[in-house]
Amino acid sequence: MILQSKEDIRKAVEGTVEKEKITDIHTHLFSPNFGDILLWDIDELLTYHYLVAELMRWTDIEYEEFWNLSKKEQAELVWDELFVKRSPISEAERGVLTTLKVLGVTPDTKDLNEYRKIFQERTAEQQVDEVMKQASVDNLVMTNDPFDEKERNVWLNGEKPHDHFHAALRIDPLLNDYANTKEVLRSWDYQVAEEWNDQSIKEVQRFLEDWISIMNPLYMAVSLPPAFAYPEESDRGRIIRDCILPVTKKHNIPFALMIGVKKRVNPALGDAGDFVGKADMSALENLLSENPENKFLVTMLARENQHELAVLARKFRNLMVFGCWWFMNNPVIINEMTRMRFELLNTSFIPQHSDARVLEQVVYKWRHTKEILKDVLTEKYEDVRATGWKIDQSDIENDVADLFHRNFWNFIEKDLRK
Ligand code: FIX
Ligand code: ZN
Repeated sequence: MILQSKEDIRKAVEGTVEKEKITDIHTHLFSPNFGDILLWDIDELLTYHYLVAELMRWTDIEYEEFWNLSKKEQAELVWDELFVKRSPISEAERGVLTTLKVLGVTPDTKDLNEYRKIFQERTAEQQVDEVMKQASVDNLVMTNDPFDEKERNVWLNGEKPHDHFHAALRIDPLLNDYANTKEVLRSWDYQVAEEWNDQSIKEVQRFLEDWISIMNPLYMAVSLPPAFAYPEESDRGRIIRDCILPVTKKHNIPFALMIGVKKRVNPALGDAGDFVGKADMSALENLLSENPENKFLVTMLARENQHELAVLARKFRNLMVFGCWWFMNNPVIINEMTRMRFELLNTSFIPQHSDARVLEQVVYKWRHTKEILKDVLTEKYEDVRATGWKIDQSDIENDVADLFHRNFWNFIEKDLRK
């Protein structure tokens, strides 16, 4: 149906954005059969490291004292400081309220125990089904770390993700801390040498191959510091050159780079202690130009890098830009970078991922993004319609399907979407 006005376009965009199912390509969630490493419920929501960082601005509690509190006591402190004593208007605070509302719990009381009752009545499986239904997410990709003892044992015991959950092989300790990881690999009988030689290359490749056969990952991922350089005569530079690139190419899986995180600038805050820095784009430019047959999924953490990343994607079709990562996942920046991406890349990118660490965050991260996407897409279609170009409802449906799942599944050339 040809859309005749901006109101028609808005209605068509809103309906399509609400209806189209989403593949959430980067989360820290787990299939329920992976056990208690899947985090969910209100106390986990309130102790999300984003909220811990915000809490610490209002209290002078010793960090160690906070971490020694129980999860419930931590959640009560966050609730009191950020939701009772003052208005919860930050993105992460508002996210808790949006989540409650979408899950059918109008957040109209400041009594935390009222909310706890709702979550206590549910099982993890029920909550996964409810969250994916409410968020309209029908597939999600986990972050799977073979160096995490608990998760490693789940895989070695033969657990496989349920349908709709997919693996991503995460290798930060291999690339960012090889000096210490060498010993770990040897303890797992991968006989890497002290110096980087053919044996080391063979054994690191064998390690990657083993975990690809265990996990069947959709991609291989790493987070990288602002100082990331490539090529580089360093452990990281050599492992990427001699192992990651050949193995991902052989298996036709993308190498996902999340660039710009300065880890633990305040180590006492744990996951809340990570910072951001502008990265030099030449590392990515070199990777892309030297490896045209490799595929790269990339997101960056600095606002200043977003324009360069979008322009680089115009130069290299083996680069798929994704998400508004972490400190980028705020409406003011999501709005800016999504408009810029449409203006530079049309719809050839993946607009968002939830990065959810707690199951229910999938709800708010996508709800908030969808509201922005509706505005931006309506304007973009109206700009084009105003030239006399015909916009049909089916055009919008086609474009949103690309943005919400097809760009990802086409890029990885796998049809595992359930
Ligand atoms: O490296 C990552 O996957 C980051 O997303 C996380 O380390 C980070 O803590 C996070 O959850 C940000 O949203
Ligand atoms: Zn993440």
